[in-house]
Amino acid sequence: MKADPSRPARPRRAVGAVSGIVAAVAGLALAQLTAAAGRPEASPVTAVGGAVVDLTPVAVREWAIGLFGTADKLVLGLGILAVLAVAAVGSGLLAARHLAAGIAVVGGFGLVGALAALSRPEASWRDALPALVGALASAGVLYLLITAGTRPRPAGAPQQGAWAMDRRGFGRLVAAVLAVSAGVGLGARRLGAHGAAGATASRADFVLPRPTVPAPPVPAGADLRVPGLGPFITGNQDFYRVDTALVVPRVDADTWRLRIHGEGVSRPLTLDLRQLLARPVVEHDITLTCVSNEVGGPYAGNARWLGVRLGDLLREAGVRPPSQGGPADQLVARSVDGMTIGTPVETVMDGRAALLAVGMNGRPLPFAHGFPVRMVVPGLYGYVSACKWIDELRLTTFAAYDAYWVRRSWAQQAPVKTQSRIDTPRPYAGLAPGRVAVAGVAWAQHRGIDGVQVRVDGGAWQEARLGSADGVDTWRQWVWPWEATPGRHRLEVRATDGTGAVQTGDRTGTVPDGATGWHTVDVDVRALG
Ligand SMILES: Nc1nc2c(c(=O)[nH]1)N[C@H]1C(S)=C(S)[C@@H](COP(=O)(O)O)O[C@H]1N2
Ligand SMILES: [Mo]
Repeated sequence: MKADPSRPARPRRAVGAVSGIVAAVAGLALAQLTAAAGRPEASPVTAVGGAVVDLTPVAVREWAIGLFGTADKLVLGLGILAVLAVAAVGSGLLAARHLAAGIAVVGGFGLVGALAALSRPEASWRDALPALVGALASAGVLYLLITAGTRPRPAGAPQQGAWAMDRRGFGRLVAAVLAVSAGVGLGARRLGAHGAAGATASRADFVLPRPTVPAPPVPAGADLRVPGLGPFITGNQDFYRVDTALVVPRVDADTWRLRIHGEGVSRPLTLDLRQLLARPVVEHDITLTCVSNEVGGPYAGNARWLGVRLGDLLREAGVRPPSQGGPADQLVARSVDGMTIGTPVETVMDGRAALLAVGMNGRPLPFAHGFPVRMVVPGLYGYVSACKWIDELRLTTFAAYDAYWVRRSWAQQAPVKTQSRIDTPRPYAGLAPGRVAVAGVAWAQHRGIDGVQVRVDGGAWQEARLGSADGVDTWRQWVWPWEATPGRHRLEVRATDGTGAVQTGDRTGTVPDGATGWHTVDVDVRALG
């Protein structure tokens, strides 16, 4: 092809690509600042991410959780940025040929961001602003850079490259825009931190009430202290986290309210935190597990929760369970970020320690675990019981309403299935022959664990030694001393719950109501040297 000095393809392309990226950076920075000034959830990246999470088919979501674990949100964020980077380069290249077309693409992305923000729970028209302001800024920067970078050379200017503005001038302009964007981005971070300051202060000032009914101390023998086995009580820092929130909601305890209403509620209530905690406060140890936990998976944790009995509160509101003629069989909890979680009213009111919890292991709930108030119900998977950042309780029926996960192929009702896990040795561990402590945990919340058995290479089941029981609502540790012989071996575990039912070995996946099957660990035993 013959070079045409008036339309040099290569530099024009370079100008386009650089302009596209720089314009996107500038637009995103301004969008973040606008979002920080209003609602952080309205940032286009967060809003699009949230929409992607909500629209992702179950199979893809389970695959992503299996692959990335709790880093799934980070991966999603990076994925969105990667798509944006490609689109930014594309819009820049297009703009270098056809300025209006490139700007139209930027506008299109702004529109997608705005629509995503508007579709989020509890959105108002203002939430469209960050994406729109960002797109406007991005389009402006794109216009500026492309016209500056591709302007025809003034007549008689020295023949030096093909662009009008020399490389150095364009480079300076790019650097200036990036510097301003960095400043704007920093401002957005500052403003974001400032916006959450009220919530952070309210948590720091929150003094946990003293329990009216304290939990007895954890029995001495509950923690077997086997190396490789986690502690009986899971630390708040180490507690698994599963939710759809891309930004952890930071709720101000001082302005928090809980509304209780719906079918069969003869005395609707709206309570602030002080009013809620004017009621008896109980302390109870409960193991929380996630329905998305694969056999042997990590999504289980055990904590000492402090809170108000939910059953009593419902009774106060005039609610009767279905067994006493109440019209509502489903309690739908809603969180500030629009999550809905449906729990059987009968279960919540059957006397178990179903709590509106404010404390976790002697501390106010961490923001990531639902500050200021969350639900915990012993015996039910988290997605049907453990609403974090709760702000509404509505009584209805299972026939009339499907909660968030139920609309995404999960079961309406999901009691925890009896499970056991080998925590040590680790899969494919290289072990020396001789005595090896095989140990783990087993759970069957609200039924309790009565026995755990281990077998090697499909042989006879051997009784493991159990840690002391801390009631029926928590997991139990177990240990079994194994005389390991050289070779490859397969360890398997199964539990018997408090009703005498033995954990099934039939393997089923997590959808729709929790995985079953025995946890299996393969190890290699080799004589050293
Ligand atoms: N608001 C809100 N609450 C929620 C969820 C959520 O996505 N949003 N996830 C639920 C699920 S699936 C589980 S397993 C538990 C996990 O609680 P944790 O993150 O404190 O361990 O929270 C439940 N409560
Ligand atoms: Mo879950």
